[in-house]
Amino acid sequence: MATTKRALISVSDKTGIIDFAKGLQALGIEILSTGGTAKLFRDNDIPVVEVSDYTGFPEMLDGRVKTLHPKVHGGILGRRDLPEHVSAMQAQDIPNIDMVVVNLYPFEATVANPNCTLEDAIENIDIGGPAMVRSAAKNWKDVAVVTDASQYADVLRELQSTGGATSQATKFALSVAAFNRISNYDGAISDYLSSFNADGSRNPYPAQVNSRFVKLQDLRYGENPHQSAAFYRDTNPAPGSLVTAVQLQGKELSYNNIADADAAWEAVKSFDSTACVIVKHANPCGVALGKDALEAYSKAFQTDPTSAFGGIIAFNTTLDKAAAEAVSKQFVEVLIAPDYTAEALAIFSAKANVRVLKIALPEGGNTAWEQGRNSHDTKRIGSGLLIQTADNHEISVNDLKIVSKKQPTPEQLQDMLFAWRVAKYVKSNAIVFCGNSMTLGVGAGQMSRVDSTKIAAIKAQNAGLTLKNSVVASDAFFPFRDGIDVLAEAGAACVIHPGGSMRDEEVIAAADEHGLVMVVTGIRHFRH
Ligand code: 93A
Repeated sequence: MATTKRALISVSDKTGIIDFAKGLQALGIEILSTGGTAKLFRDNDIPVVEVSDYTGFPEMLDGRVKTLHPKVHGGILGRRDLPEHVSAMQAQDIPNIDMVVVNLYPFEATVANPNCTLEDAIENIDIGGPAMVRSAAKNWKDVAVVTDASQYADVLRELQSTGGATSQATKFALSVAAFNRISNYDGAISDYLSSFNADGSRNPYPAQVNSRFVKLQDLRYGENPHQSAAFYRDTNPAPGSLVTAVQLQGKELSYNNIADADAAWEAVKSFDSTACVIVKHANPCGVALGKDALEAYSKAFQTDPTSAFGGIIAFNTTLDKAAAEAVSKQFVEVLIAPDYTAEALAIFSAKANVRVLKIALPEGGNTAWEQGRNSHDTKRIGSGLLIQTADNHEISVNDLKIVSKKQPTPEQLQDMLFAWRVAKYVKSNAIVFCGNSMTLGVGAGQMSRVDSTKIAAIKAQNAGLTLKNSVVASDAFFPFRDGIDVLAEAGAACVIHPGGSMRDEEVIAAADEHGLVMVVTGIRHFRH
């Protein structure tokens, strides 16, 4: 392994760079640096050669041209194993540069500031830095490229243990990381600039979408055992999203666990008061509010104990001993909560297979991201991608329009809002019977709304729950009166739905005929 003789260091983020440079210096490595970095080294008594002295060419154009010089790029790019390259470099007096330590102008942080102007953004597009990173990453067999402060410790340790060399494996890994960094950087520039129209207005759907995700873990298999899979997160995940979870115990998460855990967590964290959501195959099979975690769980479990078997259970409150004891009596795949008491964790430690996830609830803010939600949803289709703003619509009592002759009680209004919120997280066609802030029967994913209604009623019956005086939410309008007839027969007293069907009059008349309260939202919550 060749030893490192010369390193070029040019960093905007100067975190940890002094210690790293001192480490290089101790190994006898010569350091070349650009203006600001060189000054920092001189101030800390670290010997350094300014790139402008090295090339004999001054930094110019407000620093836009600092390192874009053949003596820099030749020194990085020249192949040490090709005699033609070696002699050409000697002829032009270009020494080898064996290590490049560069992090880039902070473009992402600059545009994350809401007051950023287009000019600020443009000035923070780094040209010379990525050029050196690319040169070094391309010539990885001979040049080590360090692009992030998190890499300093490992690189220095290896240099120290080998007397100044880096292995091929390390240099290859550094090269891949460098190209990933450049790709993210260019992607951020492309995303930002293409989010503007020519007149300066914003364009939420740019001509191209760059997806940038980092791997969290490989998965044993995908949705089915013959499919392979891995789990990725956004480069900048929203606080309180599933990808920020810490797994406290249990078997490795599976692909389906993750998909269902996301469904459960997204639903439960949308409630302001103590709630429990039990999910099976991406649909809630029990949702309830309670005075504490135990009550919320007990009510949610009652909705459909058969389906809850092997379910994913999420809470939006600390899981305490009483709730943990109750939950531990059922077969649970994944448990999610913002926190656990020590006693609750002790109960699950005896059940080694249960996957226990801890996710901090988002602290809130003005943007969807700060509130822990995606601003957009994506859906992969054959060779394409559908993108839409996420269904972040919130409703309050004042938005409801009572269209029936019969008026709701305040309790019925609250239950209808609860049912409406649950329906948003149920696959269409969604029919959700509720009462006393708990689900009584959930009909999900049917092609016909009448079938969803029938299924929801059957499930309530199977669970021994009565639908008498229940409220029911439907994610979309009733196209005909038949759905109303079915739910009235099942015992419902109130219906909440978007309204807006061609036959609304017929549907409202059916509600009046059955003596039902009917409330419309004007908003639809399809979920496919
Ligand atoms: O303005 S640049 O695109 N032109 C260059 O030639 C150049 N060379 C290095 N930016 C350039 N850099 C960047 O300067 C590096 O990527 C690094 O982020 C920064 C370090 O500048 P200083 O050492 O003066 O603080």
